[in-house]
Amino acid sequence: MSTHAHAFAETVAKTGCTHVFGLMGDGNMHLVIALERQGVHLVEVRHESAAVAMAEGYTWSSGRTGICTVTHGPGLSHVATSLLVAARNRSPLVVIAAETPSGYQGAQTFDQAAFVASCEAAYRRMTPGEHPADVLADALALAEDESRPVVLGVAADIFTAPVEAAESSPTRQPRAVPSDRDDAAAAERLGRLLAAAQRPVLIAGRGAMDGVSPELMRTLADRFGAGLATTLPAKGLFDGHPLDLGIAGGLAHPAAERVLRAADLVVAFGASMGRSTTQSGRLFANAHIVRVINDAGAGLGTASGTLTRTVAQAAGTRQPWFTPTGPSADCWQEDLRDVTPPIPEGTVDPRRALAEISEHIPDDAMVVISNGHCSGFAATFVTAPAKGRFFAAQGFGSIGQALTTAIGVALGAPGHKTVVFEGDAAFMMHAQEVETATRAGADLTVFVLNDQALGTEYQRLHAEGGHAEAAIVPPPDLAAVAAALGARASTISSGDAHTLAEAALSPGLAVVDVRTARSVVSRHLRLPG
Ligand SMILES: Cc1ncc(C[n+]2csc(CCOP(=O)(O)OP(=O)(O)O)c2C)c(N)n1
Repeated sequence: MSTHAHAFAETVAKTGCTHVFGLMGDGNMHLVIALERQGVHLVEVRHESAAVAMAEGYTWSSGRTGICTVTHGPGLSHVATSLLVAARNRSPLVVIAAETPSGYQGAQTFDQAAFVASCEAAYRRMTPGEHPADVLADALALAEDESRPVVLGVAADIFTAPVEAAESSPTRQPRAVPSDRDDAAAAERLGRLLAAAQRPVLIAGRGAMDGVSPELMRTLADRFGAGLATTLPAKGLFDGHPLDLGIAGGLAHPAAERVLRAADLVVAFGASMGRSTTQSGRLFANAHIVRVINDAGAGLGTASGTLTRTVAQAAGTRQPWFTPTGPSADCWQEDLRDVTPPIPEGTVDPRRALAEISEHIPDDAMVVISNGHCSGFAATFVTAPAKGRFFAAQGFGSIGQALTTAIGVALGAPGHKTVVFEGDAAFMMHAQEVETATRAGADLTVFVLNDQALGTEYQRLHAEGGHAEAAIVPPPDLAAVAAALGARASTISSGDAHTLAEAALSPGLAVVDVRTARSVVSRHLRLPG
């Protein structure tokens, strides 16, 4: 008779999931072995937090729900930040976590359900008599329906026990279906607002990136002469369109910012319009902000349904109310021209280095950027690949997630180069996972923007006028670290970045230590407040 571990592994394989991320402990070791026997690539990480981050990256790029596994007690508690990050990103994934075996009296017990709840994920405990296929299907459905991480708790002794329960076909509750009436009401109101506006801007967030919404937004902008902008996660969505203004918020380029500040109506599709996009409310202080969100459950219809109807009702085209700004990369020349701090010997201007690196990133690459001061440069001076994807690993405001998330992105997108931009302090938090990427065969190029400091804190302390040196914590020689962990390694510390970037972006795993000058402050930190 098949064991539960075997039945779980069979079910995982049937989902089409090619990789499962995990770290073995006595709670989940039999599952790990069964998965490998089943032909699923078990990516053995060096820290459990990385398993969850990689599963999230895998979800992002593969379109399948990422799965990872950890053991009980400290194996699970290690995932706290990554779980919260995925919850805040609304990323579906499933963590198969062992629970201590029945009757266990040892040190590793804690309230796993309460811990998971405080990490804002769902906890689904397997109860005796359930079939593994049903339990996993249920956890996956919960993760996908609610767009959140789910921890599936399985008592360790269940994995080796034979399956006696019969498999049922669980019935999935149908999701709330948007009604045409909701879309029609929203479209009528939106049409009226747009017709009355003098200076409209349309903003797309992550919730409006897929399907027909981007094309409908372009058409709607043409009809009303409206500006088109995105939030950071939707960067690049309107590249090439004459009305494109790039990213709205603290990361807007100077020319776009002037236009955005003058808007009288801002219509956001699939965007929460938080502090970053609105510059804490200052950017659109004089505008009426309307959010069109997908919330069929609350009777609010869908962004795409509302867009379809608004476009259908709008007649003619209007001239844009602003002078088009041109491609974002050109607009950033203004910043390069006006802000020219001294660049110390042995370092490069991060803006120029990134603009040069960006030219070599393949068109179909997956690009992942981190949090931290350096993300201001990566978000603005790296162009989103036209046929690839752009991701911001910034959920929960955490640093240290980009490298690990990018490894999952790379493994979920075979045939594409994945490129990650990470700060040096953040890189050092999970540098050991470079070795995991080596073993897993990830096609990944890591650019570490190395200002030898906790750059955000350095810049803030510097602006306050004191103690900035407290934030200088130079990492070891990153190229030597990366080489020891199995990656091709190089250092950009002078001149132009073209040659080294091109070599580092060839297939395989490479880490580039980009020695950046602390004298250059990203525009988003130069803005008031
Ligand atoms: C897990 C975590 N710890 C600490 C912080 C606070 N923090 C924000 S940015 C930053 C500096 C990051 O340094 P680095 O990765 O080198 O990027 P840089 O800011 O220098 O570009 C820190 C410590 C955080 N956001 N998340």
